[in-house]
Amino acid sequence: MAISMTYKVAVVGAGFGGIGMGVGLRRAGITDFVIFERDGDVGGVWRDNTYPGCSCDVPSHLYSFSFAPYRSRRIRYPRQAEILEYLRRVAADHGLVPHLRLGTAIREASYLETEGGWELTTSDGRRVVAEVVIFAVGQLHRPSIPDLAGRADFAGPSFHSARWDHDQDLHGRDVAVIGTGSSAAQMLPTLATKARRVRVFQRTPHWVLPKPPADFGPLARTALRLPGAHHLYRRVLYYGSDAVLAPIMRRGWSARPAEWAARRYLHNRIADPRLRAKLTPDYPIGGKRIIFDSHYYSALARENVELITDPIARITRDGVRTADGAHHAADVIIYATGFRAPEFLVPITVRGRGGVLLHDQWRSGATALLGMAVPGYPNAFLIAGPNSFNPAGSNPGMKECQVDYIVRCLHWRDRIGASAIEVRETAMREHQQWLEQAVTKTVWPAMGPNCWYKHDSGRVTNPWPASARAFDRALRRPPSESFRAVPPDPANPTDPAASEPAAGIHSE
Ligand code: N01
Repeated sequence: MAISMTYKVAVVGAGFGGIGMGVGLRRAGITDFVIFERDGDVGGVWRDNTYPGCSCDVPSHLYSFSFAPYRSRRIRYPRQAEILEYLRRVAADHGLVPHLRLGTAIREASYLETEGGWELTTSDGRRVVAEVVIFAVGQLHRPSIPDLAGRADFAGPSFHSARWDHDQDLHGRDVAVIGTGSSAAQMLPTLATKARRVRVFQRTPHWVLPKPPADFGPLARTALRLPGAHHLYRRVLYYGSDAVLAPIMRRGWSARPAEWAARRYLHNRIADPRLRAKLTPDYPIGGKRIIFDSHYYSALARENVELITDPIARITRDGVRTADGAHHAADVIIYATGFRAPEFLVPITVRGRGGVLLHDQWRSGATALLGMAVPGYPNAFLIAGPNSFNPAGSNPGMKECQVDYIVRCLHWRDRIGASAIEVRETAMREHQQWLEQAVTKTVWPAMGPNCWYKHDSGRVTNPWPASARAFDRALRRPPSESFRAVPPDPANPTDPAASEPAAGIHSE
Protein backbone atom coordinates (compact mmCIF):
# COMPACT_ATOMS: atom_id res chain seq x y z
CA MET A 1 0.00 0.00 0.00
CA ALA A 2 1.36 3.43 -0.92
CA ILE A 3 2.39 5.63 1.98
CA SER A 4 1.16 9.21 1.78
CA MET A 5 3.71 11.92 2.43
CA THR A 6 3.08 14.02 5.50
CA TYR A 7 5.38 16.80 4.37
CA LYS A 8 7.23 17.77 1.25
CA VAL A 9 10.35 18.61 3.27
CA ALA A 10 11.51 17.75 6.78
CA VAL A 11 14.42 19.77 8.14
CA VAL A 12 16.30 18.42 11.15
CA GLY A 13 17.85 21.10 13.37
CA ALA A 14 16.98 24.75 13.99
CA GLY A 15 20.34 26.44 14.25
CA PHE A 16 21.79 28.68 11.56
CA GLY A 17 21.48 25.84 9.00
CA GLY A 18 17.88 24.85 9.75
CA ILE A 19 16.63 28.43 10.08
CA GLY A 20 18.39 29.40 6.85
CA MET A 21 16.87 26.36 5.12
CA GLY A 22 13.39 27.20 6.37
CA VAL A 23 13.68 30.74 5.05
CA GLY A 24 15.08 29.41 1.75
CA LEU A 25 12.09 27.09 1.37
CA ARG A 26 9.55 29.80 2.11
CA ARG A 27 11.24 32.23 -0.25
CA ALA A 28 11.06 29.53 -2.94
CA GLY A 29 7.31 29.19 -2.36
CA ILE A 30 7.61 25.84 -0.56
CA THR A 31 5.47 25.99 2.54
CA ASP A 32 4.77 22.31 3.15
CA PHE A 33 7.68 21.67 5.48
CA VAL A 34 8.51 21.06 9.09
CA ILE A 35 11.62 21.82 11.15
CA PHE A 36 12.40 19.34 13.92
CA GLU A 37 14.53 20.59 16.78
CA ARG A 38 15.58 18.36 19.68
CA ASP A 39 15.75 21.30 22.08
CA GLY A 40 13.07 23.67 23.30
CA ASP A 41 14.35 26.67 21.36
CA VAL A 42 16.01 27.56 18.08
CA GLY A 43 19.64 28.67 17.97
CA GLY A 44 21.84 25.56 17.80
CA VAL A 45 25.30 26.19 19.23
CA TRP A 46 24.28 29.75 20.09
CA ARG A 47 21.59 28.38 22.38
CA ASP A 48 23.81 25.63 23.83
CA ASN A 49 26.89 27.71 24.62
CA THR A 50 26.18 30.12 27.44
CA TYR A 51 29.57 30.13 29.14
CA PRO A 52 30.72 33.51 30.45
CA GLY A 53 32.27 35.60 27.69
CA CYS A 54 30.74 33.50 24.90
CA SER A 55 30.74 35.57 21.74
CA CYS A 56 31.56 35.31 18.08
CA ASP A 57 35.04 36.05 16.81
CA VAL A 58 33.69 36.75 13.32
CA PRO A 59 32.19 40.24 12.85
CA SER A 60 28.40 40.29 12.96
CA HIS A 61 28.05 41.95 9.57
CA LEU A 62 29.60 38.82 8.07
CA TYR A 63 28.28 36.32 10.62
CA SER A 64 24.68 36.70 9.49
CA PHE A 65 22.46 35.85 6.56
CA SER A 66 22.55 38.06 3.48
CA PHE A 67 18.73 38.12 3.49
CA ALA A 68 18.64 39.29 7.11
CA PRO A 69 21.69 41.51 7.34
CA TYR A 70 23.05 42.54 10.68
CA ARG A 71 22.82 46.31 10.64
CA SER A 72 24.13 47.31 14.04
CA ARG A 73 26.14 50.52 14.23
CA ARG A 74 27.25 49.56 17.71
CA ILE A 75 28.17 45.86 17.67
CA ARG A 76 31.14 44.61 15.69
CA TYR A 77 31.45 41.16 17.31
CA PRO A 78 28.15 39.78 18.60
CA ARG A 79 27.81 38.16 22.01
CA GLN A 80 26.03 34.83 22.35
CA ALA A 81 22.75 36.39 23.52
CA GLU A 82 22.70 38.77 20.55
CA ILE A 83 23.19 35.96 18.03
CA LEU A 84 20.53 33.84 19.68
CA GLU A 85 18.16 36.82 19.58
CA TYR A 86 19.05 37.37 15.92
CA LEU A 87 18.17 33.75 15.06
CA ARG A 88 14.89 33.91 16.99
CA ARG A 89 14.03 37.12 15.15
CA VAL A 90 14.87 35.67 11.71
CA ALA A 91 12.68 32.64 12.49
CA ALA A 92 9.78 34.87 13.57
CA ASP A 93 10.13 37.50 10.83
CA HIS A 94 10.23 34.86 8.09
CA GLY A 95 7.19 32.94 9.29
CA LEU A 96 9.02 29.85 10.52
CA VAL A 97 7.36 29.56 13.92
CA PRO A 98 4.39 27.44 12.68
CA HIS A 99 6.86 25.05 11.02
CA LEU A 100 8.91 24.42 14.16
CA ARG A 101 8.51 21.21 16.15
CA LEU A 102 10.59 22.00 19.20
CA GLY A 103 11.58 19.32 21.68
CA THR A 104 11.45 16.67 18.94
CA ALA A 105 14.63 14.73 18.29
CA ILE A 106 14.93 12.55 15.21
CA ARG A 107 16.35 9.13 15.98
CA GLU A 108 16.11 7.33 12.63
CA ALA A 109 15.69 8.24 8.99
CA SER A 110 14.99 5.54 6.41
CA TYR A 111 14.65 5.92 2.67
CA LEU A 112 11.40 4.56 1.25
CA GLU A 113 12.45 2.89 -2.01
CA THR A 114 9.04 2.66 -3.59
CA GLU A 115 7.79 6.14 -2.79
CA GLY A 116 11.11 7.93 -3.07
CA GLY A 117 10.74 9.62 0.32
CA TRP A 118 11.90 9.35 3.90
CA GLU A 119 10.40 7.92 7.04
CA LEU A 120 11.63 9.69 10.15
CA THR A 121 11.27 8.28 13.63
CA THR A 122 11.32 10.64 16.57
CA SER A 123 12.94 9.71 19.86
CA ASP A 124 9.52 9.07 21.38
CA GLY A 125 8.67 6.62 18.62
CA ARG A 126 6.45 8.77 16.37
CA ARG A 127 6.78 8.36 12.60
CA VAL A 128 6.70 11.11 10.02
CA VAL A 129 7.04 10.76 6.28
CA ALA A 130 8.52 13.44 4.02
CA GLU A 131 9.55 13.53 0.38
CA VAL A 132 12.84 15.18 1.25
CA VAL A 133 14.94 15.25 4.41
CA ILE A 134 17.51 17.94 5.14
CA PHE A 135 19.88 17.38 8.06
CA ALA A 136 21.01 20.70 9.50
CA VAL A 137 22.47 19.53 12.79
CA GLY A 138 25.87 21.19 12.40
CA GLN A 139 29.31 19.93 13.35
CA LEU A 140 29.84 21.28 16.88
CA HIS A 141 26.77 20.18 18.82
CA ARG A 142 27.94 17.06 20.69
CA PRO A 143 30.24 17.88 23.60
CA SER A 144 33.35 15.77 23.93
CA ILE A 145 34.38 15.02 27.51
CA PRO A 146 37.59 13.00 27.67
CA ASP A 147 37.45 9.77 29.58
CA LEU A 148 40.10 10.81 32.09
CA ALA A 149 40.96 8.33 34.83
CA GLY A 150 39.10 9.10 38.05
CA ARG A 151 36.65 11.52 36.41
CA ALA A 152 33.72 10.07 38.34
CA ASP A 153 35.61 10.46 41.64
CA PHE A 154 35.49 14.24 41.55
CA ALA A 155 33.30 15.40 44.43
CA GLY A 156 32.54 18.92 43.20
CA PRO A 157 30.56 20.19 40.23
CA SER A 158 31.98 19.58 36.78
CA PHE A 159 30.46 20.38 33.41
CA HIS A 160 31.25 20.94 29.75
CA SER A 161 31.64 24.46 28.37
CA ALA A 162 28.57 23.95 26.14
CA ARG A 163 26.45 22.76 29.09
CA TRP A 164 27.23 25.55 31.54
CA ASP A 165 25.86 25.05 35.03
CA HIS A 166 24.59 28.52 35.92
CA ASP A 167 23.69 27.37 39.44
CA GLN A 168 27.37 27.29 40.31
CA ASP A 169 28.70 30.48 41.80
CA LEU A 170 32.39 30.57 40.96
CA HIS A 171 33.21 33.55 43.17
CA GLY A 172 36.12 32.77 45.46
CA ARG A 173 36.48 29.18 44.28
CA ASP A 174 39.34 27.19 42.76
CA VAL A 175 38.42 26.42 39.17
CA ALA A 176 40.15 23.99 36.81
CA VAL A 177 39.64 24.58 33.09
CA ILE A 178 40.65 21.66 30.89
CA GLY A 179 41.36 22.67 27.31
CA THR A 180 42.67 25.81 25.66
CA GLY A 181 40.62 26.24 22.48
CA SER A 182 38.41 29.19 21.53
CA SER A 183 35.81 28.43 24.22
CA ALA A 184 38.40 28.32 27.03
CA ALA A 185 40.03 31.49 25.69
CA GLN A 186 36.71 33.35 25.67
CA MET A 187 35.67 32.30 29.17
CA LEU A 188 39.02 32.77 30.92
CA PRO A 189 38.98 36.59 31.27
CA THR A 190 35.62 36.46 33.08
CA LEU A 191 36.47 33.40 35.17
CA ALA A 192 39.71 35.00 36.29
CA THR A 193 37.86 37.98 37.75
CA LYS A 194 35.42 35.75 39.67
CA ALA A 195 37.34 32.71 40.83
CA ARG A 196 39.92 32.68 43.58
CA ARG A 197 42.27 30.75 41.36
CA VAL A 198 41.97 29.38 37.82
CA ARG A 199 44.20 26.52 36.70
CA VAL A 200 44.19 26.07 32.95
CA PHE A 201 45.26 22.65 31.69
CA GLN A 202 46.79 22.88 28.25
CA ARG A 203 47.63 19.87 26.13
CA THR A 204 48.53 21.77 22.97
CA PRO A 205 48.94 25.53 22.63
CA HIS A 206 46.77 27.23 20.00
CA TRP A 207 47.83 30.10 17.78
CA VAL A 208 46.23 33.34 18.91
CA LEU A 209 45.63 36.55 16.98
CA PRO A 210 44.12 39.72 18.44
CA LYS A 211 40.89 41.21 17.19
CA PRO A 212 39.46 44.74 17.28
CA PRO A 213 37.15 45.78 20.15
CA ALA A 214 33.71 44.17 20.31
CA ASP A 215 31.94 47.50 19.71
CA PHE A 216 32.53 50.02 16.93
CA GLY A 217 34.21 53.30 17.80
CA PRO A 218 32.69 56.73 17.02
CA LEU A 219 34.33 57.00 13.58
CA ALA A 220 33.03 53.63 12.36
CA ARG A 221 29.57 54.42 13.77
CA THR A 222 29.49 57.62 11.74
CA ALA A 223 30.76 55.85 8.60
CA LEU A 224 28.06 53.19 8.98
CA ARG A 225 25.42 55.94 8.64
CA LEU A 226 26.37 56.40 4.98
CA PRO A 227 24.04 54.79 2.44
CA GLY A 228 25.20 51.30 1.49
CA ALA A 229 27.88 51.28 4.20
CA HIS A 230 26.67 48.13 5.96
CA HIS A 231 26.55 46.19 2.71
CA LEU A 232 29.94 47.48 1.66
CA TYR A 233 31.42 46.52 5.05
CA ARG A 234 30.04 42.98 4.66
CA ARG A 235 31.61 42.69 1.20
CA VAL A 236 34.96 43.96 2.51
CA LEU A 237 34.86 41.37 5.31
CA TYR A 238 33.92 38.59 2.88
CA TYR A 239 36.67 39.30 0.37
CA GLY A 240 39.10 40.29 3.12
CA SER A 241 38.77 36.99 5.02
CA ASP A 242 39.15 35.07 1.77
CA ALA A 243 42.24 37.03 0.82
CA VAL A 244 43.92 37.22 4.22
CA LEU A 245 42.71 34.29 6.34
CA ALA A 246 42.01 31.49 3.86
CA PRO A 247 45.67 31.31 2.65
CA ILE A 248 46.80 30.74 6.26
CA MET A 249 45.78 27.10 6.13
CA ARG A 250 47.94 26.42 3.07
CA ARG A 251 51.39 24.93 3.36
CA GLY A 252 54.24 27.26 2.49
CA TRP A 253 54.91 30.97 2.52
CA SER A 254 51.31 32.23 2.50
CA ALA A 255 50.91 31.63 6.25
CA ARG A 256 54.18 33.27 7.24
CA PRO A 257 52.88 36.82 7.78
CA ALA A 258 50.09 35.53 10.05
CA GLU A 259 52.49 33.30 12.00
CA TRP A 260 54.89 36.21 12.39
CA ALA A 261 52.02 38.43 13.62
CA ALA A 262 50.92 35.76 16.11
CA ARG A 263 54.48 35.39 17.46
CA ARG A 264 54.81 39.19 17.81
CA TYR A 265 51.48 39.35 19.58
CA LEU A 266 52.50 36.59 22.01
CA HIS A 267 55.82 38.31 22.61
CA ASN A 268 54.17 41.65 23.32
CA ARG A 269 51.51 40.21 25.62
CA ILE A 270 53.44 37.67 27.67
CA ALA A 271 56.53 39.03 29.38
CA ASP A 272 57.54 35.79 31.14
CA PRO A 273 59.72 33.80 28.69
CA ARG A 274 58.83 30.47 30.34
CA LEU A 275 55.12 31.11 29.97
CA ARG A 276 55.71 32.32 26.43
CA ALA A 277 57.54 29.10 25.55
CA LYS A 278 54.62 27.06 26.90
CA LEU A 279 52.21 29.08 24.75
CA THR A 280 54.20 28.75 21.53
CA PRO A 281 52.70 26.12 19.22
CA ASP A 282 55.01 23.70 17.42
CA TYR A 283 52.73 23.25 14.42
CA PRO A 284 51.95 25.68 11.60
CA ILE A 285 49.35 28.37 12.17
CA GLY A 286 46.00 27.29 10.74
CA GLY A 287 46.57 23.64 11.75
CA LYS A 288 43.86 24.11 14.37
CA ARG A 289 41.19 26.81 14.41
CA ILE A 290 43.01 30.05 15.26
CA ILE A 291 41.86 31.78 18.45
CA PHE A 292 40.93 35.38 17.66
CA ASP A 293 40.92 37.04 21.04
CA SER A 294 42.56 40.07 22.63
CA HIS A 295 42.03 39.17 26.29
CA TYR A 296 43.17 35.55 26.58
CA TYR A 297 46.90 36.17 27.00
CA SER A 298 46.41 39.01 29.49
CA ALA A 299 44.08 36.75 31.52
CA LEU A 300 46.70 33.98 31.50
CA ALA A 301 49.28 36.43 32.79
CA ARG A 302 47.18 37.30 35.88
CA GLU A 303 48.43 36.42 39.35
CA ASN A 304 45.51 34.10 40.08
CA VAL A 305 45.77 32.18 36.79
CA GLU A 306 48.16 29.30 36.25
CA LEU A 307 48.85 27.49 32.99
CA ILE A 308 49.62 23.82 33.54
CA THR A 309 51.17 21.89 30.70
CA ASP A 310 52.09 18.61 32.39
CA PRO A 311 49.72 15.96 31.08
CA ILE A 312 46.73 15.10 33.23
CA ALA A 313 47.28 11.75 34.96
CA ARG A 314 43.91 11.53 36.68
CA ILE A 315 41.06 13.44 38.23
CA THR A 316 40.88 13.06 42.00
CA ARG A 317 38.16 13.71 44.57
CA ASP A 318 39.27 17.31 44.93
CA GLY A 319 41.33 18.24 41.93
CA VAL A 320 43.57 17.17 39.08
CA ARG A 321 46.77 15.16 39.34
CA THR A 322 49.33 15.67 36.60
CA ALA A 323 51.95 13.23 35.33
CA ASP A 324 54.73 14.97 37.29
CA GLY A 325 52.92 13.89 40.49
CA ALA A 326 51.65 17.39 41.41
CA HIS A 327 48.10 17.75 42.69
CA HIS A 328 46.13 20.83 41.65
CA ALA A 329 43.18 21.56 43.92
CA ALA A 330 39.85 22.36 42.29
CA ASP A 331 36.36 23.06 43.61
CA VAL A 332 34.90 23.05 40.11
CA ILE A 333 36.12 21.45 36.86
CA ILE A 334 35.14 22.91 33.50
CA TYR A 335 35.67 20.72 30.46
CA ALA A 336 36.38 23.13 27.61
CA THR A 337 37.33 20.07 25.63
CA GLY A 338 35.52 20.64 22.36
CA PHE A 339 33.09 18.55 20.36
CA ARG A 340 32.75 15.20 18.60
CA ALA A 341 32.92 17.06 15.33
CA PRO A 342 33.96 14.29 12.91
CA GLU A 343 30.99 12.11 13.99
CA PHE A 344 28.51 13.59 11.54
CA LEU A 345 24.78 13.01 12.14
CA VAL A 346 25.36 10.88 15.24
CA PRO A 347 23.10 9.74 16.94
CA ILE A 348 20.68 9.55 14.00
CA THR A 349 20.53 6.19 12.22
CA VAL A 350 20.28 6.92 8.50
CA ARG A 351 19.36 4.15 6.05
CA GLY A 352 19.57 4.82 2.34
CA ARG A 353 18.81 2.77 -0.75
CA GLY A 354 18.90 -0.96 0.00
CA GLY A 355 18.83 -0.18 3.72
CA VAL A 356 22.53 0.73 3.66
CA LEU A 357 23.58 2.49 6.85
CA LEU A 358 25.21 5.85 6.24
CA HIS A 359 27.48 5.44 9.24
CA ASP A 360 28.78 2.15 7.85
CA GLN A 361 29.70 4.00 4.69
CA TRP A 362 31.36 6.73 6.76
CA ARG A 363 33.39 4.35 8.95
CA SER A 364 36.68 5.84 7.80
CA GLY A 365 35.37 9.41 7.80
CA ALA A 366 32.35 11.19 6.40
CA THR A 367 32.22 12.33 2.79
CA ALA A 368 29.54 14.21 0.88
CA LEU A 369 29.34 16.24 -2.28
CA LEU A 370 30.18 19.78 -1.18
CA GLY A 371 29.23 18.76 2.37
CA MET A 372 25.69 18.29 1.19
CA ALA A 373 24.66 15.02 -0.48
CA VAL A 374 25.74 11.37 -0.62
CA PRO A 375 25.17 8.83 -3.42
CA GLY A 376 22.71 6.15 -2.34
CA TYR A 377 20.71 8.61 -0.20
CA PRO A 378 18.20 10.14 -2.62
CA ASN A 379 16.26 13.23 -1.61
CA ALA A 380 18.50 13.62 1.44
CA PHE A 381 20.69 16.67 1.97
CA LEU A 382 23.00 17.99 4.63
CA ILE A 383 23.82 21.51 5.64
CA ALA A 384 27.30 21.95 7.14
CA GLY A 385 28.15 18.35 6.32
CA PRO A 386 31.66 16.96 5.74
CA ASN A 387 34.36 19.38 4.60
CA SER A 388 32.15 22.43 4.55
CA PHE A 389 33.27 24.18 7.74
CA ASN A 390 34.95 27.46 6.93
CA PRO A 391 37.81 28.00 9.40
CA ALA A 392 38.59 31.40 7.93
CA GLY A 393 35.28 33.14 7.44
CA SER A 394 31.53 33.02 7.93
CA ASN A 395 29.82 29.69 8.43
CA PRO A 396 26.33 31.16 8.06
CA GLY A 397 27.54 32.25 4.61
CA MET A 398 28.64 28.70 3.73
CA LYS A 399 25.27 27.37 4.88
CA GLU A 400 23.43 29.95 2.79
CA CYS A 401 25.25 28.70 -0.33
CA GLN A 402 24.10 25.16 0.48
CA VAL A 403 20.52 26.32 1.15
CA ASP A 404 20.37 28.04 -2.26
CA TYR A 405 21.73 24.95 -3.98
CA ILE A 406 19.29 22.61 -2.23
CA VAL A 407 16.37 24.85 -3.22
CA ARG A 408 17.58 24.70 -6.83
CA CYS A 409 17.79 20.90 -6.54
CA LEU A 410 14.18 20.78 -5.37
CA HIS A 411 13.05 22.98 -8.26
CA TRP A 412 15.00 20.84 -10.72
CA ARG A 413 13.46 17.69 -9.27
CA ASP A 414 10.00 19.15 -9.82
CA ARG A 415 10.88 20.36 -13.31
CA ILE A 416 12.05 16.94 -14.50
CA GLY A 417 9.12 15.25 -12.76
CA ALA A 418 11.28 12.92 -10.67
CA SER A 419 10.10 11.72 -7.31
CA ALA A 420 13.68 11.42 -6.14
CA ILE A 421 17.11 12.71 -7.15
CA GLU A 422 20.52 11.70 -5.94
CA VAL A 423 24.15 12.54 -6.48
CA ARG A 424 25.82 10.63 -9.26
CA GLU A 425 28.70 8.37 -8.22
CA THR A 426 30.87 9.99 -10.87
CA ALA A 427 30.22 13.50 -9.51
CA MET A 428 30.94 12.35 -5.98
CA ARG A 429 34.16 10.61 -7.05
CA GLU A 430 35.34 13.64 -8.96
CA HIS A 431 34.56 15.93 -6.01
CA GLN A 432 36.33 13.63 -3.56
CA GLN A 433 39.41 13.48 -5.77
CA TRP A 434 39.50 17.26 -6.00
CA LEU A 435 38.96 17.57 -2.25
CA GLU A 436 41.73 15.15 -1.33
CA GLN A 437 44.09 16.95 -3.66
CA ALA A 438 43.12 20.33 -2.17
CA VAL A 439 43.61 19.00 1.37
CA THR A 440 47.18 17.95 0.54
CA LYS A 441 47.95 21.62 -0.08
CA THR A 442 46.92 22.51 3.48
CA VAL A 443 48.69 22.08 6.79
CA TRP A 444 46.02 19.71 8.14
CA PRO A 445 47.29 16.29 6.95
CA ALA A 446 50.48 16.79 8.98
CA MET A 447 48.54 17.56 12.17
CA GLY A 448 48.43 14.89 14.87
CA PRO A 449 45.26 13.18 16.03
CA ASN A 450 44.27 15.94 18.51
CA CYS A 451 42.61 18.14 15.95
CA TRP A 452 38.86 18.22 15.45
CA TYR A 453 39.30 18.74 11.72
CA LYS A 454 40.33 15.10 11.42
CA HIS A 455 38.63 11.74 11.78
CA ASP A 456 40.34 8.97 13.78
CA SER A 457 41.32 7.40 10.45
CA GLY A 458 43.51 10.43 9.75
CA ARG A 459 41.21 11.74 7.04
CA VAL A 460 40.49 15.48 7.11
CA THR A 461 36.69 15.47 7.29
CA ASN A 462 35.56 18.83 8.61
CA PRO A 463 37.04 21.98 7.05
CA TRP A 464 36.66 23.26 3.53
CA PRO A 465 40.15 23.42 2.01
CA ALA A 466 39.71 26.42 -0.29
CA SER A 467 38.23 29.89 -0.33
CA ALA A 468 34.61 30.81 0.44
CA ARG A 469 34.36 32.14 -3.10
CA ALA A 470 35.39 28.73 -4.50
CA PHE A 471 32.64 27.12 -2.40
CA ASP A 472 30.12 29.65 -3.64
CA ARG A 473 31.20 29.09 -7.26
CA ALA A 474 30.96 25.30 -6.98
CA LEU A 475 27.44 25.61 -5.58
CA ARG A 476 26.29 27.89 -8.37
CA ARG A 477 26.57 25.05 -10.90
CA PRO A 478 23.29 23.54 -12.12
CA PRO A 479 22.16 20.51 -10.08
CA SER A 480 21.74 18.55 -13.33
CA GLU A 481 25.55 18.38 -13.57
CA SER A 482 25.88 16.34 -10.38
CA PHE A 483 22.50 14.79 -9.67
CA ARG A 484 20.36 12.23 -11.46
CA ALA A 485 16.76 11.19 -11.24
CA VAL A 486 16.13 8.00 -9.29
CA PRO A 487 13.48 5.70 -10.69
CA PRO A 488 10.64 5.57 -8.17
CA ASP A 489 10.22 1.82 -8.48
CA PRO A 490 13.35 -0.34 -8.24
CA ALA A 491 11.61 -2.94 -10.38
CA ASN A 492 11.57 -0.41 -13.20
CA PRO A 493 15.08 1.02 -13.38
CA THR A 494 14.72 3.28 -16.41
CA ASP A 495 16.98 6.17 -15.74
CA PRO A 496 18.31 7.97 -18.79
CA ALA A 497 20.29 10.40 -16.65
CA ALA A 498 22.13 7.72 -14.69
CA SER A 499 24.80 7.12 -17.27
CA GLU A 500 25.55 10.76 -18.10
CA PRO A 501 29.06 11.82 -17.21
CA ALA A 502 29.47 14.49 -14.54
CA ALA A 503 30.85 17.86 -15.54
CA GLY A 504 33.66 19.42 -13.48
CA ILE A 505 32.21 21.31 -10.57
CA HIS A 506 35.37 22.91 -9.26
CA SER A 507 36.98 25.82 -10.98
CA GLU A 508 39.77 26.22 -8.42
O1 N01 B 1 37.05 23.23 21.46
P1 N01 B 1 38.46 22.86 20.78
P2 N01 B 1 36.39 24.65 21.69
N1 N01 B 1 43.16 16.30 27.79
O2 N01 B 1 38.28 21.51 20.19
C1 N01 B 1 41.58 20.10 24.84
C2 N01 B 1 34.17 26.98 17.50
N2 N01 B 1 34.06 28.15 18.36
O3 N01 B 1 35.07 24.43 22.34
O4 N01 B 1 44.38 20.92 21.33
C3 N01 B 1 43.51 17.58 27.77
O5 N01 B 1 38.95 23.94 19.92
C4 N01 B 1 42.16 20.28 23.48
O6 N01 B 1 43.55 20.01 23.48
P3 N01 B 1 44.29 19.62 22.09
C5 N01 B 1 35.51 27.03 16.77
O7 N01 B 1 35.36 26.56 15.49
C6 N01 B 1 33.83 29.31 17.73
O8 N01 B 1 37.31 25.58 22.33
O9 N01 B 1 43.37 18.65 21.41
N3 N01 B 1 43.00 18.49 26.94
C7 N01 B 1 41.82 21.75 23.22
O10 N01 B 1 42.71 22.59 23.84
C8 N01 B 1 36.32 26.09 17.61
O11 N01 B 1 37.40 25.52 16.94
C9 N01 B 1 33.74 30.45 18.45
O12 N01 B 1 45.57 19.05 22.50
C10 N01 B 1 42.07 18.06 26.09
C11 N01 B 1 40.46 21.86 23.91
O13 N01 B 1 40.36 20.78 24.82
C12 N01 B 1 35.27 25.07 18.02
O14 N01 B 1 34.12 25.82 18.29
C13 N01 B 1 33.90 30.43 19.84
C14 N01 B 1 41.64 16.73 26.06
C15 N01 B 1 39.33 21.74 22.93
O15 N01 B 1 39.43 22.80 22.01
C16 N01 B 1 35.61 24.28 19.24
O16 N01 B 1 36.15 25.16 20.22
C17 N01 B 1 34.14 29.22 20.46
C18 N01 B 1 42.24 15.82 26.95
N4 N01 B 1 41.92 14.53 26.95
C19 N01 B 1 34.21 28.07 19.71
N5 N01 B 1 40.70 16.61 25.08
C20 N01 B 1 33.50 31.72 17.71
O17 N01 B 1 33.77 32.77 18.24
C21 N01 B 1 40.56 17.83 24.53
N6 N01 B 1 41.39 18.69 25.14
C22 N01 B 1 32.92 31.66 16.35
